[in-house]
Amino acid sequence: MSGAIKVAPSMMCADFLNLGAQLALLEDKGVDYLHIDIMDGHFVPNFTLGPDFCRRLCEHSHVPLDIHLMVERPESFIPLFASFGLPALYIHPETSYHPVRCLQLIKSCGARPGLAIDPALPLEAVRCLLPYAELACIMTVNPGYAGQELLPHTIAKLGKLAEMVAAEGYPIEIEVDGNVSWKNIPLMIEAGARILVAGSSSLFEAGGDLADNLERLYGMIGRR
Ligand code: S6P
Ligand code: MG
Repeated sequence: MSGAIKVAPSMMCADFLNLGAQLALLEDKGVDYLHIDIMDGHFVPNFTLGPDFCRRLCEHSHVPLDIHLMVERPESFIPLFASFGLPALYIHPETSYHPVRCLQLIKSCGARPGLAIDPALPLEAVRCLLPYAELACIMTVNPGYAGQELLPHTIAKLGKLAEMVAAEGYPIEIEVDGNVSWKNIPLMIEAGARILVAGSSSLFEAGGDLADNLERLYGMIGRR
């Protein structure tokens, strides 16, 4: 295991009635990214955050956005979302006829191209896309909802992706998204995750205190 571990709070799990204070705390404590889930009710059966939320965050905060597009035909939306501070912008490759073109479009807009890898998508399906990506996110739950249980096969998949990336020498940051819990975090890091999307099973866990949880998380990744 090597490399610093980064933290990306999943903003759909934040307390929206207390968002300003939570954002100030996350910024003050130096989180690395703000993870924003964008859903369209088609590719995934849910709706969450949208472009206006991204715009406001981008105007208000210096923390880079980590935008996870769970939408069909993402090419239609890439220029818009790329404009929010030139974020990390992930697509699910099966949502486009031309995923390479999508990744190139993200790059040409000045943002960082990312691949989000569904639990059902074999790694072989992304092998030829990796040269066009700067980030790759292994989803450890089905996309669409917070608060789900980890799908166990995805941990081995995370490890295989890390091996694939290392073998080819690609400069790709590996993220993990879904049930990033106190119990699962060590396994995920051991398998190769370097960006943790922290949602309702750690940072924003029900009944917990955000500052205490962030301190606990930083303790687990050797950061104070
Ligand atoms: C799920 C989404 C995720 C969730 C996050 C929630 O479709 O992509 O980013 O917001 O996984 O975290 P948790 O700890 O509730 O699974
Ligand atoms: Mg996500």
